[in-house]
Amino acid sequence: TDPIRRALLKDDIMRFLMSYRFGIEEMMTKVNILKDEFHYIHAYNPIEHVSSRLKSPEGILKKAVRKGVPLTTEDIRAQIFDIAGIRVTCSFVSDIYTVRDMITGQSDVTVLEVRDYIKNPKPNGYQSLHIIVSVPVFLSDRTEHVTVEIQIRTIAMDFWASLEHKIYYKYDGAVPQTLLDELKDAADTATRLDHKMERLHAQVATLSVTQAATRDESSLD
Ligand code: 0O2
Repeated sequence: TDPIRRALLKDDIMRFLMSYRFGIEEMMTKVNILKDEFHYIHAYNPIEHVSSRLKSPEGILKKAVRKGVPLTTEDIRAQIFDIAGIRVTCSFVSDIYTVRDMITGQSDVTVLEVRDYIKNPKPNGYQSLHIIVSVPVFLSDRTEHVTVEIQIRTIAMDFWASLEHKIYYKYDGAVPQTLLDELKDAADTATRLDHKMERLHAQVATLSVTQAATRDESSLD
């Protein structure tokens, strides 16, 4: 009976993950529509890049055990929010909040929680805006409300987080203190770069407005 039980268990996991996969598709469509609309209609796009990932069954189990979540689908659904994940990268910090407003303003998106690790970075230096939302997925016989975690960050924050993630896994969580200090220092450098880029971006925007006004005035002459 073992192979049959294993097959049944696998079937349960596939069903469980299916709704999260659909949740990702719903959210990816929403973000990609915004990205494409900006591409076609506006001169500037606040969305640089979008990606998604579905947490693996092992990853879900590991997180449930780490957080003391009982291993039932109901408890996992209610307490683990990043099974379905979307990551949006932006050029500038202000774009992050513009993208947040565009997503959370949609009538079928319910915001469950916001974790602003930009205003309150993690002690290791991690920065990102996390929005946990619920989106409806319309199935043949019911509507499921799926939880999706959206991480919105700048290119610099993303660069830092991907390296930190690699280092963390390489050392299996036991990263030497000198490396942790260097990572914190790198996070501070990334923050300074983000602030500088934001200032330059604002200056260029002001310059463009002034030039357009001057052009308009001279065309009236
Ligand atoms: P993966 O591989 O991306 O799936 P808690 O355990 O309560 O502190 P929780 O519930 O994990 O926090 O939520 P949180 O803090 O919003 O983190 C969820 C995800 O954010 C993580 O998923 C990472 O993707 C990212 N993240 C959070 N903190 C860090 C960090 O310090 N460094 C990096 N590189 N990423 C971070 P997973 O499951 O950890 O990883």
